[in-house]
Amino acid sequence: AFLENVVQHEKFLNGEYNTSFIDTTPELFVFPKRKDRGTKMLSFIGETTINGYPGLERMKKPVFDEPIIPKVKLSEPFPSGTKQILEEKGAEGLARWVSEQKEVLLTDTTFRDAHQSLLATRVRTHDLKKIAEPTARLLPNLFSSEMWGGATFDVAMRFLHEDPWERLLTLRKQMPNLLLQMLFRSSNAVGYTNYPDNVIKEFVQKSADAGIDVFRIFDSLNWVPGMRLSIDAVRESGKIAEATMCYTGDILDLSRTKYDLNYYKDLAKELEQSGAHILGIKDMAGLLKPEAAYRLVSTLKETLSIPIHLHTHDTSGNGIYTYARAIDAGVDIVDVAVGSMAGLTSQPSANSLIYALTGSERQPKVNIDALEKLGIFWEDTRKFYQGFESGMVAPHSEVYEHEMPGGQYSNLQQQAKAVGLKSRWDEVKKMYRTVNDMFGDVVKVTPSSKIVGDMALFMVQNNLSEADVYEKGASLDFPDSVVEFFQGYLGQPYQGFPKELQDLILKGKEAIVGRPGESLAAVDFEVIKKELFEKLNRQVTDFDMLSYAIYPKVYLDHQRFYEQFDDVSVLDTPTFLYGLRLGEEIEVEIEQGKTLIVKLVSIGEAQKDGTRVVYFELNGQPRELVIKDQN
Ligand code: 3PY
Ligand code: ZN
Repeated sequence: AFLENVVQHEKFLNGEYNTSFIDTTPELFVFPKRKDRGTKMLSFIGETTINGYPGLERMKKPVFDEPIIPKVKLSEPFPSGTKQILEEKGAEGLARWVSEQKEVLLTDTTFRDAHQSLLATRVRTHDLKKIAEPTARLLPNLFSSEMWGGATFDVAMRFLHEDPWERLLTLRKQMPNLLLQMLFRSSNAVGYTNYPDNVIKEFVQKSADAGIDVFRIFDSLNWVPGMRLSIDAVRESGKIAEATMCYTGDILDLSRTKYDLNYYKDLAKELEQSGAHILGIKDMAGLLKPEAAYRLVSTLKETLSIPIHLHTHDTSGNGIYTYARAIDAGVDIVDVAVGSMAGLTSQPSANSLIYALTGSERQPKVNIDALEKLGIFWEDTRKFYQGFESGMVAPHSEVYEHEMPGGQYSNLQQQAKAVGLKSRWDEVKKMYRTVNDMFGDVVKVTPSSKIVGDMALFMVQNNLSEADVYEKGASLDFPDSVVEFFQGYLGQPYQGFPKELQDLILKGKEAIVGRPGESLAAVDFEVIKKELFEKLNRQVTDFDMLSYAIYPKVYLDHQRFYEQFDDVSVLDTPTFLYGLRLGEEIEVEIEQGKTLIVKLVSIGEAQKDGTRVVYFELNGQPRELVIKDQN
């Protein structure tokens, strides 16, 4: 702006300045053409209209109904909820309050795990923020809303082109009465690899500052040394540390002795002693059978003095039965999703559970009519994302065989599709279990589940059987993630690595046995802030800095996308995913009070070089863009 002022000044124009430097440095006067927001937005819409959205089959934009948002009185104060209890009593006080409740409490996972598990994590903030406030007003008796963490962090940047921190800050404002909960992968934070200790601590503190109240902390190998730092960091932030054990195997199967009732009992005790305010049981694949739930929860209630929070996935169709037995045994909180986002690989339905507990003194005090209304919104919103559905339409009891986490199912399926294995999905699932057994029966949850998935894809893609791996292992180039896992960079699996396979995979590379975070050099936050400032040429927040520290490439790609297309999070989801139909006109509020009216007028024939001219109207003015047709 300064330069523009100078060159437009009358003294400059009258030649009264000494401008000889113009002749020596002409490059100073080449002004880059600034693309305005409207043009950037049109480029994105044009791209999507012509070339589709990555991962979705190209098709004409379907006609969707506008989801109906339940009516709530926005002017009234919010009904008070668990957030106020935390503020009043602190984390320990809140945990005691939970233990005192007669009814079972509910966590609503609709905003995180439900869509991570059903729709490959693709639900956008644009849709969440339509329903966040109605949810908080209509369901003030929830224990919490799980709305952040897990895979939502990287998917937001990678595929949705939005800032995960913005999501958290936005929902925090809209849900001031509820505890907001995140899923935190201990030393892997919200990533797939171990990070230095100071990154973990800083991430916890900034997430707490931005609005997270409950941290569900787990380690993908149930390795407690990998969790302690996170538990301590959460406790220091004054928030709730829900230290969590991942349930795998089957305690009812006496032939599988590795993960038996005693294993879980000892683990739970260790987590309580490590500072957990609440113990989480994370049944990420939905393997906890009803009778196992009863025995496990009964044993833990006798062993622990902190409340117990149970999480399952309904893949097998047995979820409500499992919860019913856990509730009989005294579980304090269970995870559910709004009816139309529940079931199958997602959580059991809140609605169904409430009806199932009719006549029980433990029936939750959550308004069923409100849930039904929220369900109508979600039923229509889910349709926007139909291309990310896994295709599973009925309960899959085979989950007891492959043991794949619900949150991984649709994501691994996308991964398989991307490497051309769509038609061999059944083989991939079988191989997943084979790999589990080859790895010595491991806990499979992000990121250990991803390693098992990578190895399964690798074996199917290369037509390798288990025997082939042992025979040809010396000459096989295993996926990097598998090599790093066997080096100990995700921590240590219970009872160690299978030695023969480890040797084949490592081929002499060194393995560590200590905590990886300890040996990783601390990140110098000032240095990376400066580095980012230089790359982005703008002010860098602590949130930017953390996103970059955890996902350097994804974060920079996200920024580049932003420079090219501006903020596409303002687009409605059908347009974001499918572009526009010929003749369609939409309004886009790019900021409060500033709306663009975009109309797709026509699309020109493909030229020899593969480009097409796309004709728009932007606020009534004709605009043309040249877009390369990639088809
Ligand atoms: C995640 O870590 O994203 C999970 O949901 C694991 O179940
Ligand atoms: Zn889950």
